[in-house]
Amino acid sequence: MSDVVGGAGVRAMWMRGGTSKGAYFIADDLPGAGIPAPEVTAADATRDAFLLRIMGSPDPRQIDGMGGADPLTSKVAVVRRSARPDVDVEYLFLQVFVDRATVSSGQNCGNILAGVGPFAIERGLVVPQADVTEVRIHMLNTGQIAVARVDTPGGQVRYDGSARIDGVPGHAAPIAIAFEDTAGSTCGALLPTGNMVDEIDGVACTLIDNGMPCVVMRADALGITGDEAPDALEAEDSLRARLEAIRLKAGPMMRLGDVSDSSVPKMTMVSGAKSGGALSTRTFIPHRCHKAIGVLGAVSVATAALLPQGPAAEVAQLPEGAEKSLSVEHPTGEMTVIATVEDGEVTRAAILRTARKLMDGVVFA
Ligand code: NQM
Repeated sequence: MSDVVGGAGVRAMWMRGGTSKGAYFIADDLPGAGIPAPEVTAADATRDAFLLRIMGSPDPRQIDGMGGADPLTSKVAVVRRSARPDVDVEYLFLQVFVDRATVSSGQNCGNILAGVGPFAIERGLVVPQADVTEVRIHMLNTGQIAVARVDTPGGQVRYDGSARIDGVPGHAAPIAIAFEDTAGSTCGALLPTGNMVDEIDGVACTLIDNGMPCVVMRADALGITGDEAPDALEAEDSLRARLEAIRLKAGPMMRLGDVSDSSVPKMTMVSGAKSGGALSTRTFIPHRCHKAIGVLGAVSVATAALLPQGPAAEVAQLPEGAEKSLSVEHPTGEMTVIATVEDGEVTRAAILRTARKLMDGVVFA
């Protein structure tokens, strides 16, 4: 730790990406290996000590750091130029736990992803094109590619605009992000058990990974309506204990091994849509209840709804056609997932996000 404390500081940009917020770094600027070789998702003790220190973890209030005392505001993007001809930049997502001294590369984040395109252009890793710049991003946590479209009138990133996303006040420039090939991102298969439905502790679950490992269950199977506020659900100790028991059993079934210290799988309880969408969700990520839903979490839950059977399919209202716009309702609104379905399988998913540059400067450990 002592070698990361004090010193000259490290160049960082703070951004809101979708409904999350965090620090964006160029890999080479970080102490230690920002992106370790050869295993890019390996831990690096120097880097991780630095990140814990700047966020103020472990501490539920993160009072001695920049983190916002919430998993959604204690996030890091590490970015570098890619050597691959089909990719512009590589992005490693790191979750800095709030109340534990843990930095995890065990999940991806589609919200922080929304800031990666603007950040890469701002730092000169990608040359802006006229009006809109497409940034191809290799998501190192899971190995898939996302394509983000960033507004760049006059060669400058534009942050203001008229797009709005639920969970964020006001309007901003749209960033459309398309995902291809996210099935089995972490678990090796869309349905890692080979089943659309598995029963765990008497609850019917779909164990699915279309970009984010998720356990999808009916809200009524857990004794809730699915309308509750996140704080109310977090206050229910028996619900949390039941979800954690199911999660610990789901981990090995999903080829994730022992997940006691992992931020995946996410636990999503689904019910019928309340506001004209496809279905309604409440998601534990995995110990705090999300105020909205993660991007890739929403893609995975929407994909579960498109299966012929299972808890999500039972409660969902589905649109017609090969390109399906599924509004996934959550505690602060909805997230629309546009899913392309070919031969009964989701082959592409796209979502709309926004991002905002908040600070560009130097952060001290
Ligand atoms: O699912 C929260 C978020 C996320 C992850 C979480 C995410 C995603 O809202 O792609 O974005 O599930 O931990 O940022």
